[in-house]
Amino acid sequence: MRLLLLAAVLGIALAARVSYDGHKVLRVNPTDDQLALLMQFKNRPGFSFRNEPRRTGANLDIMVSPEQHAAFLSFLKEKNIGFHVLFDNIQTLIEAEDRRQRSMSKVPRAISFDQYYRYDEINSYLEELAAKYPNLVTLESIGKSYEGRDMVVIKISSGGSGTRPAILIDGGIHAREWIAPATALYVIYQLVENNAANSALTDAVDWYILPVLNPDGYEYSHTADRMWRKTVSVTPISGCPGVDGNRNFGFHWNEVGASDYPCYEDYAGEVAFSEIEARNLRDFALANKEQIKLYLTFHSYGGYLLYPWGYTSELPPDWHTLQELAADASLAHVNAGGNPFIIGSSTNALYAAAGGSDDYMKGVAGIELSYTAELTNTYYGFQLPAELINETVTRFFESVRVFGRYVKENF
Ligand code: 0X9
Ligand code: ZN
Repeated sequence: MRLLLLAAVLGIALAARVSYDGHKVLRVNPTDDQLALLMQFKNRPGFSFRNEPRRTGANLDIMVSPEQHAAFLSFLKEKNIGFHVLFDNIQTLIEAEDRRQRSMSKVPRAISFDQYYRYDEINSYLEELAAKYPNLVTLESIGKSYEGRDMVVIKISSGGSGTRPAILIDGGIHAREWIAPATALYVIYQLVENNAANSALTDAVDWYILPVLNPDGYEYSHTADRMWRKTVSVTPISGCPGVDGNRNFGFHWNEVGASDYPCYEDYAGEVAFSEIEARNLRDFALANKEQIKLYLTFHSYGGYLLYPWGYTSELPPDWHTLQELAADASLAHVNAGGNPFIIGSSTNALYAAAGGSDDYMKGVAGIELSYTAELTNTYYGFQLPAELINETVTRFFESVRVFGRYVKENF
């Protein structure tokens, strides 16, 4: 009876999931004029811009619903805009991912990087580490999410006297970017469980890592809508929940590249820091701002290492340092078998968008070294198959090593 009930509940949950059947992803490579023409489709029902290139020559990936497809193809042809179909049906990818997630063993076993973990599993792992490595690991809840989930920062510190420089890392402010929490988890795994090999990274530097900055959205992207990006809070428009967490930080808030309209993907919120998740991270960073020397926020996708500013095309005075350190991190990624990162300020290398956590950390918290890592892979986009997690995270850990070494040697 209980099983039947469970099946019924699960059935309802599964049935309620958003289907992307027939949604295609088209990759266009527009000229500046063509990009301007394409922008009219952004935020239209049936269209989702997966990225929005600023750099001339960069790709733009657009997801199109089956209803809009024919008309959009005619438009592309009429305007002579070249494209190719990256994915014919994005739902196929979602279903393959589901099958793999379901087939993974739920029997307790060592952490592995061949599956995406759910929020509770991630937190259980952190608790396990705290119990097993009490001299290295402490956990701190920095507050609860909108739906009441504890937001847990793991502090990795080998102790020592006095205040040591620290690195703050978060992932998953955008719900669907699953590789971001996975990468944060891998950094934790390497620093803690493989500390013998990585002790040079923790002997003089402390690490604060928040693997999932938007836990409600993350769970929602697992259970209801794989393409969910925002938080899940109520907005003034019923039926359009959620704020883009990375437009909600209070520094030049909502000036550019953000929307006032709650139904849009880049909705900035009614006011800066309307979102409890952004407030919790802000308060934690401000409380530790003297110690934190470098901030890394993990996103996907596209292979970018971005530094401030996202609100203006002007560069910060120390942009040379930011650029050079990112170049070293990218080189380490290449030496590990990865692609080079595209490096630049957010506005100049990607697009202008204010209210990001990276700008806030530099502009208000005074953490001079602040980066957004848009992790690869550029083909699969948000739905990086779990088989590719391992190579993605191991390669990027070599970049993280470079950031760690830099903080150790310079502070
Ligand atoms: O738009 C974003 O928030 C980030 N790209 S994503 O595709 N992951 O959504 C880029 C953020 C760069 N930083 C700022 N604009 N401040
Ligand atoms: Zn993102």
